[in-house]
Amino acid sequence: MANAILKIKGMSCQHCVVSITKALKDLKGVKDVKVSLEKGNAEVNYDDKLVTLSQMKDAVADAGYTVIN
Ligand SMILES: [Cu+2]
Repeated sequence: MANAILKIKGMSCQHCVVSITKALKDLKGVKDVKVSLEKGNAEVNYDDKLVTLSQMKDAVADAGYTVIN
């Protein structure tokens, strides 16, 4: 298992938090997601054999936000 913190640009309300949480959790291999509106990031616990950081970035982008790290 691995942990990553994605810095996300464009979140403005709780709806954004829910959308990003769902987008990341829908990925196979993502175990846990904690999105913080205050910090503008998402803490992800994932299986690095099943999912990559770039897949997570794509999922966030598809939901309409940008990962900036
Ligand atoms: Cu929002």
